[in-house]
Amino acid sequence: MNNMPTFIFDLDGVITNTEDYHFDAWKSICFSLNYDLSAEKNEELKGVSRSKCLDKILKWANLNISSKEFNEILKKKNNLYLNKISNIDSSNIIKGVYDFIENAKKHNHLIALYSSSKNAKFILKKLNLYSYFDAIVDGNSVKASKPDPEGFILASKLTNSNPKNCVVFEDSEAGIIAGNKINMTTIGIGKSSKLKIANKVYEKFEEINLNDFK
Ligand code: B16
Ligand code: MG
Repeated sequence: MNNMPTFIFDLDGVITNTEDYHFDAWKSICFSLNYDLSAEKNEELKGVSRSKCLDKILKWANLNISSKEFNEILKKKNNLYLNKISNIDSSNIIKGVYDFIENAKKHNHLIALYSSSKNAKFILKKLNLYSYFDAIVDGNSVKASKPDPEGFILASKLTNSNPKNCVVFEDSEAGIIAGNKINMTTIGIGKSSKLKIANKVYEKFEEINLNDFK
């Protein structure tokens, strides 16, 4: 096993700002359901799989729908989302992320991804970052999404890393809860008060320095 910390990145909201596009897509869906999705409620959707997001929305809106309608909405949400991300490229990488990854690789750290998104590989390729990752775990690789730690456990196994030696970068409460459950070092990125449960919080990725993990 490698003794250097392994860095496990979240995708949406950490590597790239696609989280705003998820919010926009869900807002349109919610509008058609006569439910007004607030930014505060949207915090609870971050890091959560597409179908679990819809479960939550239907509960908040007090709605019951057929499984046929449920699947149609999931398809519609993903089409809206894919439409919004169709033009993303490496200019959409959040400031500081590329330099951190390059520097970490230069210093022999392993880099993994754990995103709840089923679109993660597609997005990493569009950002030109795919080849930097030693392991990629996404929404297609796990049965239970965040806050379940299944994906983080898989990322640690694929990189042959001890979970205690893994550092998780997350913008979602669900992701921080998942990392905390298995004693990974959790780094929250963003302004939400929900991130306070992380071991450390930075407002922006660009404030993070590789030396912070020596
Ligand atoms: P998709 P992350 C998560 O990605 C997003 O935070 C969350 O908003 C989204 O619902 C989920 O992926 C599923 O995404 O619909 O593309 O499969 O933050 O874990 O990288
Ligand atoms: Mg995220």
